[in-house]
Amino acid sequence: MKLDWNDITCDPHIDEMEDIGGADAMLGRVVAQDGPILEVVSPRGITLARPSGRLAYLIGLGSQPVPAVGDYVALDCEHRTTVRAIAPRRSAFARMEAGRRTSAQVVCANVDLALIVTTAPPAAAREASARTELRDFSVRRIERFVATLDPRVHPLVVLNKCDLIRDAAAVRRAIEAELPGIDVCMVSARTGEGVESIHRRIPRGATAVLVGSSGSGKSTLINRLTGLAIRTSSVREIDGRGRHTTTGRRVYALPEGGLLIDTPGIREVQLWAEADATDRLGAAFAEIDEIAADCRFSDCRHEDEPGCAVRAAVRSGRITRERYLSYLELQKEHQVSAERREKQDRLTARRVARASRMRRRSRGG
Ligand SMILES: Nc1nc2c(ncn2[C@@H]2O[C@H](COP(=O)(O)OP(=O)(O)O)[C@@H](O)[C@H]2O)c(=O)[nH]1
Ligand SMILES: [Mg+2]
Ligand SMILES: [Zn+2]
Repeated sequence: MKLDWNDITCDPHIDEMEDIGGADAMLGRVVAQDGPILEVVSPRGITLARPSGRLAYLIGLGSQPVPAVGDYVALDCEHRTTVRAIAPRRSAFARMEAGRRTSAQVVCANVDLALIVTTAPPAAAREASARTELRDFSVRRIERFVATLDPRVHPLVVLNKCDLIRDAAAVRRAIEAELPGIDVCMVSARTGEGVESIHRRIPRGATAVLVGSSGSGKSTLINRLTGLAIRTSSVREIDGRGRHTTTGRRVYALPEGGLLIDTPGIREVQLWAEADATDRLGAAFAEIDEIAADCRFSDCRHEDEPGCAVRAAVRSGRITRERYLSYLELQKEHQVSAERREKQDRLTARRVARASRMRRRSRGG
């Protein structure tokens, strides 16, 4: 499916974007990115663009975000190769920047749904030889992923390669019991079984991002969902170079009208906890969140506070010890991440203030 402006305008949030960039600007959406070059679709088609000098300056200061796939932008009407402004985001999908501990890189923006692609569990393999194909599966990793997602992005766990397991219904019941309140789809990208349930979750106007480890079957799934023929691992091996053939992030249009963003090379464990992360922690651990309502203190951290209903539930076996420990670990990470974010915000504010002082001085004021 070739992407055009009609695929973008069915986004129910688009009305909020109208005024960015002033009267002589044209609204567009970033649909692909490779380094600093952005591919933007607008009412006049697809163009390559980069930030204007002024926007680049503001990005450098940290007072404007680095543009990402999924961003709504204002294009200069005359020079459609120039991005003037970036619209406020309704959600962001971010991860820690490699090698830097105090900042996050937004991988894509304005997404509604995250498809967390992993394999079905190896213990359910139909044949022992299929176990290595299924080794990606880990309940703790899914838990961690969901708990570090922007609360405005709905998680959907996609268990792929279900053609290799027996008794899918039993596997689903076991996983739903281990991850209460989490949406799970069981599919086979290879045979197409169950893929319809993903289509239903990405209706016209919605934007989904696809993430997961290499080898979990993301490319095969994108091909299945879009009807395209992008490269999968086996092809990559055949081409003999042994490296990723796709590096850039890209938006694909689905036949039913939804949009799907591919993020090659993103590992889910590096995610950056976004604002309101405590809500997200509650969503990832629904049963703990529910029981926590009975703790004596409303801000109970379920560590050593008296009258903690969560610890009582762990003792009585209502909450498993694994889930409890995993909760505590993620709670701690959220706290560290929130501190980092605050530090970053303070540094940015200071930089912006310094820059505006210098501008005033250079104007002789
Ligand atoms: N049996 C089975 N194999 C699959 C399925 N989906 C993908 N694969 C295989 O898993 C390998 C990795 O798939 P690929 O789509 O390249 O994974 P990616 O690295 O996540 O993009 C390839 O050999 C695929 O043929 C599936 O549903 N069932
Ligand atoms: Mg791939
Ligand atoms: Zn408690």
